[in-house]
Amino acid sequence: MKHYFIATIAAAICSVVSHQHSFAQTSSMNKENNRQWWKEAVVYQIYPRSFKDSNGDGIGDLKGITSRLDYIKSLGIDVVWLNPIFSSPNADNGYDISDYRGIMKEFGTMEDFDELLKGMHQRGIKMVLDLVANHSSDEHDWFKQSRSSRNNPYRDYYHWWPAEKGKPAHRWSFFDVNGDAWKYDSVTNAYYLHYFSYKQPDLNWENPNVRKEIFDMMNFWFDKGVDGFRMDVIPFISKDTSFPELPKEYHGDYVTYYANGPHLHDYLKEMNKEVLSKHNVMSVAEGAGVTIETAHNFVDEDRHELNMLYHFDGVGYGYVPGKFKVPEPGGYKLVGFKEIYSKWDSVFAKKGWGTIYLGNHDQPRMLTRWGNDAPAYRDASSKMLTTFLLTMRATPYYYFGDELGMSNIKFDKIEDYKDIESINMYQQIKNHGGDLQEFIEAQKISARDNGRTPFQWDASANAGFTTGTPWIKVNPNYTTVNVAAEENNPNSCLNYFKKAVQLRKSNKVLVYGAYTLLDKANEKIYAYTREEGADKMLVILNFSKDKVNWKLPKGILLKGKPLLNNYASFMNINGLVSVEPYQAIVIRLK
Ligand code: ISL
Ligand code: CA
Repeated sequence: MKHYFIATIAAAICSVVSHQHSFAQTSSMNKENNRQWWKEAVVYQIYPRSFKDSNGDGIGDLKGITSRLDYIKSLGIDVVWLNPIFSSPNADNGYDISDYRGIMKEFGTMEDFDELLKGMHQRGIKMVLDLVANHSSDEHDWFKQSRSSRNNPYRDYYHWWPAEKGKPAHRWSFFDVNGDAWKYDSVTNAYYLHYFSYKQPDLNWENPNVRKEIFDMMNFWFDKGVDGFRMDVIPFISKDTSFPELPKEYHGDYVTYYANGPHLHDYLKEMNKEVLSKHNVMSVAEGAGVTIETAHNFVDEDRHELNMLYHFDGVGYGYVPGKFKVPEPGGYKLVGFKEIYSKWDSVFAKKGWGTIYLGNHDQPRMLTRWGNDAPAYRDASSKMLTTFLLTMRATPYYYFGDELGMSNIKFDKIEDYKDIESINMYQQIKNHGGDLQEFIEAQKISARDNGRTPFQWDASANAGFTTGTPWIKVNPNYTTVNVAAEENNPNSCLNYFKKAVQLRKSNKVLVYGAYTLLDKANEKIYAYTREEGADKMLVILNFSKDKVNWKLPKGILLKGKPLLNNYASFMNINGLVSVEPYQAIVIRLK
């Protein structure tokens, strides 16, 4: 079906064909000399546009974040990752940068930035920024120069295809209504490449001047004291720049033609040498299209490239193949979910280091997608997912608002959406006479804007986020789901999150200990142990709304009371544990 063309490819990029891999039990090994602060850290991601507005224009800003640093500190997290805060015309909410050394005017000034960084460091919190270097904004000075003439010194900062050579071979684009990544520009009678919107032209990393500009810019932020970068679509920076015709038959290996080009790892090694190795910082790749086979090339220490990456296997699970983020009835099975996370654990069992996340600014709220946002289960399932994220062997990337149990807003009308992805995809489907109602229904589960609604501070107007009109609607559940209410409730999701963070911090077995999946065929219970030396923990998670009688596997002997439990009770009668709906238990083993 033609109108799903982009969708198909987007789906292929964001989810990776499953690969055969045995998750053999990994022996606990000595990682003593491999301990690193970023492995032990809990990362808290903030979408600045939606965190706290300080001046009533309806848009979150840096001063807003600074004003809430004590809240952030109270969570016990170590690192804050901020989505892009740089100058931008906001075609894609800051993922289109017009000045890499300037602050977006809606977010404040460089002084505001310096104050925020200082405030974080005073509280022992590290700051990670977003590196968006596959593309810039078309309003960046480099692009303005580049498009002005074929002889301009900046011409080769981008990918141009002279029109006299005919139309370039088709390349699709994520955020283009026609799904076309080439835009014709009459000024120089040539096409330029944009994998995302036409407002996001791809930078040409083949050009050493481009690499130097990016590396200098990174050093500029590191010299200011920033502690790391999350790297947007970094596998895309190297591509086959001869732009050959795509083969007629694909088989899901689209990424081969679009990313992971021949120089990718040369560029990352160069970046490590010129920038990362000079500072005590962390780096994490957005691993679009990275597979368990290729992951090590990015993160193994002896490669001298990056520290971590995050994959899409988990968050992409359960969508209809070939459609744009449409949940497949019955497509999600806990057994499959467990396989994905177990497989990714095994990838880094001996070498490298993993990450884990269930939500971010490109994803819906984890509660709605992976838990159960019905009032009866909101609280328990949100805490259960928190337990999962904080007890796996990988650095947790925890998305702001999930600690409150925020859920999808589920807009009924396209007019409520602000995201270029949803708006353009709607238009594309409309142009091709596709099923708009199916799209709107699917977006209630999968749209990115679900994770971008304003943070819920209290029960006052607009959840205390702004005194003006928020840039995107506030989730109506803010009257009960908010910081003020939850801080005062010892049993809230918020206080549970803090406990879970502390448990991880005070038990390094939860960071480094070997992971062993138990009862893998169980369709409701996700249980595993974490073990390092004499230290051993059992985690039991009920991913269903049913009460389950779960038989403790042979040889498992519990020691004492649960260290973490999202229910008041824990029933274990002669090795038969009765696990409540969405119950989560962490307990020490003998
Ligand atoms: O969000 C996605 C699926 O809905 C992805 O396809 C996403 O576009 C892809 O993972 C790249 O994401 C990153 O780069 C984009 C930006 O819009 C995203 O917010 C960012 O995380 C372009 O810079
Ligand atoms: Ca503001």
